Amino acid sequence: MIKEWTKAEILEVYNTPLMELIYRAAETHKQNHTVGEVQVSSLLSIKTGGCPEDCAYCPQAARYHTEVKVHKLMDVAEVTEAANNAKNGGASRMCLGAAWREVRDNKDFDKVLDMVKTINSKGLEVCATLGMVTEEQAKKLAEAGLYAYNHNLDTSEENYNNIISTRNYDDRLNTLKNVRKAGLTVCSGGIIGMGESINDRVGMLYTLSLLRPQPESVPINALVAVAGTPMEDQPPVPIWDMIRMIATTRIILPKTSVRLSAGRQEMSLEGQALCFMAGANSIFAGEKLLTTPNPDFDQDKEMFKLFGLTPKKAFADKPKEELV
Ligand code: SAM
Ligand code: DTB
Ligand code: SF4
Repeated sequence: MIKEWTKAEILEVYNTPLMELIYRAAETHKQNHTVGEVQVSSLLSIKTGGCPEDCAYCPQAARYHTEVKVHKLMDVAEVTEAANNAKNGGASRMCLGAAWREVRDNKDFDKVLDMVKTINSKGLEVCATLGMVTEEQAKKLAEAGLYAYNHNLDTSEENYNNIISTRNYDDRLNTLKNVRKAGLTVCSGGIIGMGESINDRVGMLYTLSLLRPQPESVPINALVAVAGTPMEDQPPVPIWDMIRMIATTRIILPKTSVRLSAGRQEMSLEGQALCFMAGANSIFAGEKLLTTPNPDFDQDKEMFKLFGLTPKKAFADKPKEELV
């Protein structure tokens, strides 16, 4: 039986004295996962910038004047090369990101389906984050071999309209439903450091905890404040908030893969170590996230050696009979 958390209970967990919180999260982690095993996922922006949406944090929104250069959808050959590099760098998952509001049924979507087929044939788990999808589109992605779909709630329902006005929370939840109906695994999380309250952080975790099945993967991003976006002057999120958020996510969603996502470039090794201790068991690796810098594969290899971490193999969570 999955425990049903109330917002008040989640808030209580979030506010637990830090050492006790980390200790509790680490215990939950040990009961449900292999300690020290971390999933390494590579991220590739296959279509960059020029997005019609107004997400206040995003450097790819056309309406903000950032240094991001618009790039049309990449070719399958370029993506194949990037997948080879990711595999050689030790990644077991590759996530394709597109600055789209939603998927349209056109040649570009057919191209994305080809990319998914190609990367899947290399034995990498493929994830995509392409904006809103219908059930039919999600099914096509699943048939092409997609493993996971990333679609973040980003913040609480109450705070959503302060961050984004061009779509609403129900649109997000609806896409997550379509993704589930297609049999894909769900990756959905959010961002901290956007000026949200602790109740907003708790509210987001509450909504994620209500999903059935619960998301297999929850990325926790620290805002990367990019010049030209409305969030450019946001102060950096304290590492303690990141650790608290990761530990709370681990306790509320014990079986989920908790991803220490954007913001690692600014984090110390000690800070990241505490995030892993608090239950993070997944990262994005490679020198770029979508448009902003991230530690490169070699830096992360060093970190893994130092902390005694091992990269998780692809499809490790899938029952054997489902593997082809
Ligand atoms: N356009 C699609 C969408 O919005 O669903 C997919 C790509 S979008 C860039 C994927 C996610 O990246 C967002 O939901 C957000 O959580 C995260 N993100 C974007 N800009 C960010 C930033 N500056 N700092 C941290 N996370 C960010
Ligand atoms: C997620 O939660 N974080 C990743 C991935 N899903 C697609 C994206 C982070 C983007 C950070 C800003 C950028 O590099 O443009
Ligand atoms: Fe577009 Fe996604 Fe960026 Fe929002 S987060 S502006 S939808 S690319």
